[in-house]
Amino acid sequence: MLNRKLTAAAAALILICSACEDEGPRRSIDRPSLGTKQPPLKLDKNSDRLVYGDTIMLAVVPEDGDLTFAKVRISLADERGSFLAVSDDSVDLTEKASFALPTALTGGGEVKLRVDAEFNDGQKSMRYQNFTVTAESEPQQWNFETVRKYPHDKSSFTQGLLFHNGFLYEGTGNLGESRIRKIDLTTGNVEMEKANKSDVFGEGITVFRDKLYQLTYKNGRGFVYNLGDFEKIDEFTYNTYTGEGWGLTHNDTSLIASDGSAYLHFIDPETLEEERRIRVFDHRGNVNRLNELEYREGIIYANLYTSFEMVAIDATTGRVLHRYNARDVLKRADMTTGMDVLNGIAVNPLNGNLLITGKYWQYLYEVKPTVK
Ligand SMILES: [Ca+2]
Repeated sequence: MLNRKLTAAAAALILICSACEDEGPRRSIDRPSLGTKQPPLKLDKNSDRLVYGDTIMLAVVPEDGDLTFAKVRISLADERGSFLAVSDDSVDLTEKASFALPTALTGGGEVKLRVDAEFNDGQKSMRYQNFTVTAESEPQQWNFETVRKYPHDKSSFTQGLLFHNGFLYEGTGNLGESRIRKIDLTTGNVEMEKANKSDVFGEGITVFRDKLYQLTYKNGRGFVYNLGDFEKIDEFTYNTYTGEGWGLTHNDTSLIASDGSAYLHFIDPETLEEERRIRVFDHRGNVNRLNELEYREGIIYANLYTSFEMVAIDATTGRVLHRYNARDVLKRADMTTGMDVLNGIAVNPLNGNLLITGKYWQYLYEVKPTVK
């Protein structure tokens, strides 16, 4: 009975919140306590839909003409409001605070700005303002030409794939089926493997300086192993945009993790703290459902969950440069009843070709990207 009452109360709360005009991020747990009433703010903007490279012009004005600002701060409200983009220190404040925010600074896609204002009489106000920042043109559509086919273990629910020092490494998911493996690419022979505990749902893996890193789906924990013997040497926690762990790769300095959203999180491999995050976007806005990843020379390859679509992302800006449709790679004769979605991208360093596979697929394909 008590549970039912609580559920009804929660439902009422959800209804109230869904009616809020200023909705902010989905989990607005960071909303500060600002007393009973906030003086309303008016936000004047040049547009709420811009092209990447443009500048967001934002003026913050109190609706009450008698109020003047002491301080106005703009930050990037990505769930936790932890990524401050601009502060007001250099702004000459009177009854209006004006900001010019380059989209190179805010990032592309769905930009959620948080405006915090303090008035000279001590009152405070906070508002969110969303912008859509798109790429100026559509990504190029590329194709794959299949070069070679390798065996792949049909019992592997592939979540992470990479090629390192002559061997393929694969991380798999599902409870009771999660493990990491070192594999001979040509024969499919398993050279070494380590199973996760049965309560762990494995996700993306990457190898950085002789350590193998593994994310988990909803466990909120990552694991670090010695590459040589798969001995677990460390554990870490992370707090991504969705709270989940999906794909993992790395550039020269950072681990890079996806979480099923449009965000990519850059993580320090030593401290295992998040350094920053970028949003992935194209000519329409956010590109969501980023899953398995592979970094190469300034580009992050990602496959998009539940589709045969893959994208090549500029690792600095988050802009999608190319799109690929891997649908034609999978031939009818290669399909099995138990197979699941495409998931798994590695690079063959010998020739630069991509190695792609999927969950419970029986083959792994070496493909060469070609311009359509
Ligand atoms: Ca990969």
